Amino acid sequence: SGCSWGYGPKNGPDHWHEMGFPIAKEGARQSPIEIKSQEAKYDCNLKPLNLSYDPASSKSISNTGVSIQVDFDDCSDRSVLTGGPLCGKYRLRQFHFHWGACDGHGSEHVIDGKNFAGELHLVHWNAEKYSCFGDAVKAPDGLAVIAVFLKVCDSNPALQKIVCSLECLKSKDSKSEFKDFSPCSLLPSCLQYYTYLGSLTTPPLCESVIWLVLKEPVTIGADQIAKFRCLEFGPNDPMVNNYRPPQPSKCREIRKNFE
Ligand code: SG4
Ligand code: ZN
Repeated sequence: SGCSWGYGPKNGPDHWHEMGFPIAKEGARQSPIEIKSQEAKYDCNLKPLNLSYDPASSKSISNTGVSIQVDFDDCSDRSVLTGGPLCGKYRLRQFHFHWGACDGHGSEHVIDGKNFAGELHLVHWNAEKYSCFGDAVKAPDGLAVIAVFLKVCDSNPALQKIVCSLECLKSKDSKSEFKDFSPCSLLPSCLQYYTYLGSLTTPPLCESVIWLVLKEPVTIGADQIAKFRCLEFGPNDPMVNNYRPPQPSKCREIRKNFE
């Protein structure tokens, strides 16, 4: 894939800083990070997360060449996230996944040295303060991303509709209709979270994300994650290990809403 960023030995995370994204190294709030659970500070002022998602707002699923992504209609407040550390409403724009070639790695965030097989990201933007996603990406409080760890265990019925559609999405830029999907089904029963200020985990690595990393993982079946690993970045290039490793935490405060 020529000179564009990716996850290979020549264009992967170690090269992003020299590919037009100096913030990869110079940034003060890069993501992901390793979270040390005992060092995270319990903050009793953190509110519960409040998700109000309209299943009818899902639109399409696509192979973006670096991930698999489901897009939502974000022209109005149909699916919104409030609460937690957030001020105002954040609209759901898309969700996507990161995963490994084998079960021992694939997540972006790491908890007490533990990597998970994968990580789901639900990306929301601050539509009360900014007029479009593009403006929000450039603002320090523009985005709120919920991260959910994936652990290989029982098959997850909520993932099955996505897994079934992967069949037609093997190649980069392929896209299918994806209607009436509620991402609520993908969340664990417990919504306790860690929160910190960070960035996008891919170029352009903008430092605009309020991260909400859920403590409780969800499961994914071995047969299900196997189908994610059959997707391709490009011809004969399996889409695996599409994650960035932890970045320096640079004295950032990590808070949690549980003791
Ligand atoms: C994935 O590559 C998504 O598909 C991208 O969505 C996303 O970029 C990127 O990850 C970074 O997001 O939650 N991991 S992350 O920090 O949302 C953006 C796209 O639409 C800008 C390209
Ligand atoms: Zn992501």
